[in-house]
Amino acid sequence: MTSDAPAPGRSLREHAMWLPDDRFAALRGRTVSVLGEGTVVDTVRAEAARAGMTAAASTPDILILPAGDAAAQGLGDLPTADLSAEGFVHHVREGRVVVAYGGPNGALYGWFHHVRHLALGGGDGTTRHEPLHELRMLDHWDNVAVHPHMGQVERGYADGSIFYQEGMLRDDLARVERYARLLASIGINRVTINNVNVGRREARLLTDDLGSVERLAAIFRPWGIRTHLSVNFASPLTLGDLDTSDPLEPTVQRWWTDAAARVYARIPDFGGFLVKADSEGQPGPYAYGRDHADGANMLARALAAHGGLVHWRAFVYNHRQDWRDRTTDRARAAYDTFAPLDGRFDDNVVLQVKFGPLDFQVREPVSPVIPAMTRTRVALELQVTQEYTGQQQHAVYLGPQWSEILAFRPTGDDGPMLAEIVAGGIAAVSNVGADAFWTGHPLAQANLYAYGRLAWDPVLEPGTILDEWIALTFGHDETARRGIRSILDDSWRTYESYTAPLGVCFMVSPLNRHYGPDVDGYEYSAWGTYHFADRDGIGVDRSVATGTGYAGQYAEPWASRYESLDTVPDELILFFHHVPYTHRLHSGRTVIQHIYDTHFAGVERVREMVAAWDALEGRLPDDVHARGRERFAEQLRSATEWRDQINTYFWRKSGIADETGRTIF
Ligand code: GCV
Repeated sequence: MTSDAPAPGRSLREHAMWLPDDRFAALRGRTVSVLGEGTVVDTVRAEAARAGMTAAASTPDILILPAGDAAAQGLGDLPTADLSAEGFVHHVREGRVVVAYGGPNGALYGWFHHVRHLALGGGDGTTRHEPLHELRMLDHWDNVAVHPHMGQVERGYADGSIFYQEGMLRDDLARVERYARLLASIGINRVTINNVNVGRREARLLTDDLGSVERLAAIFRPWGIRTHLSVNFASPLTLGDLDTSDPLEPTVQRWWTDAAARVYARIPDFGGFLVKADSEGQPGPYAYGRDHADGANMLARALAAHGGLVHWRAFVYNHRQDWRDRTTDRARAAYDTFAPLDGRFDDNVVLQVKFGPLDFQVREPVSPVIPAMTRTRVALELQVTQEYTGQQQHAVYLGPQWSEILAFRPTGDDGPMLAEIVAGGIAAVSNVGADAFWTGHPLAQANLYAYGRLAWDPVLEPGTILDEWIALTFGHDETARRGIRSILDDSWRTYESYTAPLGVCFMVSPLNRHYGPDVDGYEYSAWGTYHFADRDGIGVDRSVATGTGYAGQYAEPWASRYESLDTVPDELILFFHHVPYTHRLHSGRTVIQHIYDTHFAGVERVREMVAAWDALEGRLPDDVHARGRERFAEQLRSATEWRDQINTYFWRKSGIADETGRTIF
C-alpha cells in the first residue's frame, strides 16, 4: 500500500468517504487567492484554509476568480465565453492553477475538481466544465418520527437518519455539514430532507416545525445546495382548520400561498415542494374529482412568486388490484395518467418520473412517460438506495445501469439521449444514513459518488467514475484499484444474473421488505402480478397485438422492437412477452437454460468477488475490510439462496432438466 492510502488498522468512527484529509495534502503550504463574494465563495476560502493553504494576493499557486475578471488578470485566453452559473474553467500550467468560475457554485465545483485532478495525478491542461442539468437533486426518504413499519429511513440500509432522531431534528448537525460538503464535491445542488410518504409528524415541518427546515437549509446553503420539502397534499385539512384540500377551492389555495410565504420569509432560497399524490395511500386531488395538473399547479402557484418548484411524482398506480383481473397492468399506469395532461402543467412544475414503469427493478425498460411529455418539464428519478438491488448487503455498482438509462435514445439512433430530454434534471433517492460508513456496505459509497458525477455529466464512463472514486477514497494503490474494479465493474449484471431473469420483475420477498427471493411473493397480491409462470411458460404479455398494450406506449422504433419476439432484446423478453420455456433467445439458448446458466454463473461470480475482496486485506483500512467481509459473506449466502430457489422453482414448474445436469433441488 502506498503512503497516501489510509493506514491499515486505523479505526474510523466516521468514514470520510471520498474526501479524506490525505487527498488535500498536496495543497498544504501552497498559496491561494480566491476572488469574488458571497457565502459559497467564502466556503471555498474556508476549504483552502482547511487544506493548509495560505492566502496570497499576488502570483498565488492557485487563483480562483470570476470568469468575468479573467481578462483583467491577463487570462483572456481561457475559454470562459458564456460560462453558465455553475460552470468553471480549470487551467494548470507548470504547477500554477487557475479556476475561472461562472457563478459561486462554479467556484466550489472548480475547487473540488482540482482536488480530483490531484488525486488522479493530472498534469497541465485547460478544460471547461458545465453541468448538463441545472437541477441535480438528492431525495431523502427520512422520517422524523420512526415509522412503525418503515423505520426512521424508509428503504434505508445504513442505520438511522443523519437528520432526525426519536421524533425530532438532531441537536448536533455537524455530520450534516460534512454530508453537505461531500454532496457539493460531486455537484449535487438540491436536497429534499424528508420522505415522500409524509406522515402527520413530518407534515408539521411545513408549519410549526419550520425551524428544523430552516436549520438544515442554513447548513446546506454555504455548499450551494437548496433545500426542498416533501409535503402532504391533505395538509390544509389535516394541519389547517379547513374541511377540504380541494385544489380548486380558494381557501385551500390561500392556505398553501400563506404556508409558502411563511417558508420563504425564513428560507429565502427554499427550493420547493416534492409531492407523492394519489399513490400508495398518499392523499391527492382525486379525492375531489380533480386531476394531477390541478393539484400540481395549485402548489406551483403558491411557490411561483418566490421562485420555488413543485416536483410532482408520476409514480401513480393502483396498489389495490385484484390479481384475477388480467386487464390491469401496473406498467401502463403512469403513462395512462400523465400523457393526457401534457401541456397543462405550469412552468415551475417538474414531473418526476422513475426510470422504469414499475419500481427501480434491476432491469426494466426506460419509462415511456419521459419522452411522451414533450410540453412538460420532466425529471428522471433514480434510486441510489439499493431497495431492489441487494439493500447494501450486496456489492452492486449501479453506474452502468444509470449510464445505460441515460444513454437510451427513445426515438431511435438518430434521436436525442434520454439525458438530453429530461429538462427537469435528475433526482435520486439517497443511500446515506447514520452508519459509520454512511452507506452500510462501504462499496455502496461508489453509487452515491457515481450518481453525482452522472447527474453532472451523463456521458461519463462508469469505469472512469469508479477510478476517480477509488483514487479519492483509497489513494493510489494499483492492486487495490484493480481488485475493487474487478469486484464492482460487472456487479450490476452479476446481481441481475442470480436474481429475477430476463426482465421479469418483483420476485422479491414482500414479507422480508423486498430482500431475498420469493418467486410468487407478489403473484397473487394487490400490488400487481409480475410473471404469470405456469407449466409451459413465463412472462407478461405487454404486446399490443395480444397483451396489455404497454409496448404501444413507446415511440418508434421501440414500440415495434418491443412488440415483436424477433426484435425484443433478450434481457427484456419476459417484461414484454409470455413465452414457452423452450423459446430460443437471440443468444441461442432456451429461456429455461438461460435461467439455469445465469443463476449458476452468478453465484460463481460472487465467489470470485469474495476472493477478490479477501485478497485486499491489508491494502484497505481494517474496518473497511472487515465490514466488507461481513457483507460479502451475506451476499454469497443470499445469491446461493436466489440461485437455488429460482432454479428449483422453474425446474419443478417446467419439468425440463438442466442440460448439464447440475444440482437443482
Ligand atoms: C417512499 C416503492 C417503495 C416505497 C416508496 C415508493 C415511492 O414502492 O417500496 O417504500 O415509498 O416506492 O417511490 O414512493
